[in-house]
Amino acid sequence: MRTLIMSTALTLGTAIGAMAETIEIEMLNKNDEGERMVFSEELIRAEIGDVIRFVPTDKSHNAASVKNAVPEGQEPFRGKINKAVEYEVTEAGLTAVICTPHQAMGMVALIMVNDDVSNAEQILDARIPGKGGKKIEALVEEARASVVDVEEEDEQTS
Ligand SMILES: [Cu+2]
Repeated sequence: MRTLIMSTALTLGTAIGAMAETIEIEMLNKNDEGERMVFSEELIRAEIGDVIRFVPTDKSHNAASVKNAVPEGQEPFRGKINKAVEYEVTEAGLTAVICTPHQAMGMVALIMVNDDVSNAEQILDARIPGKGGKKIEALVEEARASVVDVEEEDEQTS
C-alpha cells in the first residue's frame, strides 16, 4: 500500500515538475491586510523551469534580486521602476528579492526553489537594511521550518 501511495506521489510530482508555471507577484502600495509597500507574496515557492513575473500593479516599485543572494549559477535580475520583470528559475535554492526604493520599509520577498534552503546563510549575510532585513530573516526561518515540517511528515508516514 505504501509503495502504491509513494509511486502515485512521485508520478504527480513529476507531472507537476514538467509543467513550467508562470507565477505572478504584484507590487503593491497596500495589501489586503493593510500592510504598506509589499509584494503580494513574500515567501514565493517555485520549481526549476518556472517563471516568476513581478507586475507593477501600483506605481513607484521595482523588483530585483540581491547581490550574492541568489543560488550558484542562477542569473540575477533587476527590474526598472514601474516595469514588469521576469525571473527565469534555473537553479534550486533561495533568492532574496527587494524593491530598491522600499527595501528598508520591508518591501522584500524570498523565493524558494525546489524546497532547497541550502544557501540560507548566504541570504542572511546579504545585509538588507531596516525592516527588509528583519523580514528576510523571518522568511528564511519560515522557509527552513516548512522544509523541516515536510521531512518530519515523511518520517511519520513511513
Ligand atoms: Cu516598492
